[in-house]
Amino acid sequence: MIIKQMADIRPSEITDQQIYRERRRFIRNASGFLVAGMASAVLHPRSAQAGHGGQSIEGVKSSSFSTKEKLTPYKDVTSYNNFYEFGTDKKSPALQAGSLKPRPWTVVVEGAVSRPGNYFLEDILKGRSLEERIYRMRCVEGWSMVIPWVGFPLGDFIKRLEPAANARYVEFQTLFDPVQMPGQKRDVLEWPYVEGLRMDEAMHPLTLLAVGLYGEVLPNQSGAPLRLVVPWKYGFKGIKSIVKMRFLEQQPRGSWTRSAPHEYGFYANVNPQASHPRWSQRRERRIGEFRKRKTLMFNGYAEQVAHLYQGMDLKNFF
Ligand SMILES: Nc1nc2c(c(=O)[nH]1)N[C@H]1C(S)=C(S)[C@@H](COP(=O)(O)O)O[C@H]1N2
Ligand SMILES: [Mo]
Repeated sequence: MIIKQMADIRPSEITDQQIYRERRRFIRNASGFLVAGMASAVLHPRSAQAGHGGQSIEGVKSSSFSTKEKLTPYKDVTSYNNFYEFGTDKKSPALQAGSLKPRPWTVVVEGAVSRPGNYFLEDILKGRSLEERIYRMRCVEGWSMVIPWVGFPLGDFIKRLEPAANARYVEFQTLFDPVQMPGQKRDVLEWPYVEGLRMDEAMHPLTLLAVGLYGEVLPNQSGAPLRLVVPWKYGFKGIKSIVKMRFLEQQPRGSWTRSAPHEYGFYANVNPQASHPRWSQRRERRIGEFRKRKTLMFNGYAEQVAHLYQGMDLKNFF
């Protein structure tokens, strides 16, 4: 059994993950000295390490929310992407996202908050400690990955904005700039890409704003410089390259819900019992594996999030 599993792992994967584990150990030791209060989003040019090429992030704390499952190799995480702003093919974001300029970057905050305004990425990150969260991710198309994100809870940022009592939802928008994002020259979706969360979902400690993966700054195809990660929901909720957050009383409509309301609902909770109209959601193919796995309710995060949906019919509110 164990031998068979080992044989399934390609040598390239072993190398990739061993390098990563080694380096994480170093960062964890080092982070013992980087006590709270120190600006942790210190970006360093990468030392020569094959395969990656981003900038490493120092002072990242590990998290008890992380799964211990085998990581999806960096190469797969960053070359099999959905990012329609760079084409609809899974391979094209990695090839085309070089035209995106993730620095300088500003996030506009509007709506029902005491502190609306333009927030520079540096200000959003200043004094914030970053965590590594290894999460299972599930795309509505049936594939899944295990990704070590680097980020911070979205709720920590929202608290700083002082939302008003009537802020019941948060809407997020991706950059609209067809020069940087050439896929926006075609109307495969309504641009800019829009997604939304209910306020309690946004404040949930599992919900992250990610700035990195595998200990490095996000590569463009993964949603640089700032993207949402909501591990109990289908991947399309995880909006990339965020430039705007609006706090609303009414439920916002995301790009996928607009394009096909019967296929993509607002909640998009991973639910193996609720089929997508054109396919079942009972199983998934973990990238790199051959045999399909059973998909778990809330992508395996039921214990943490099921209470948010008590009394709701999740086939109706899909
Ligand atoms: N702006 C934007 N965000 C997006 C998308 C997109 O096309 N544009 N695709 C979504 C979908 S369908 C998925 S599955 C995830 C994929 O994230 P990954 O490429 O980092 O795995 O990004 C989501 N966020
Ligand atoms: Mo997706």
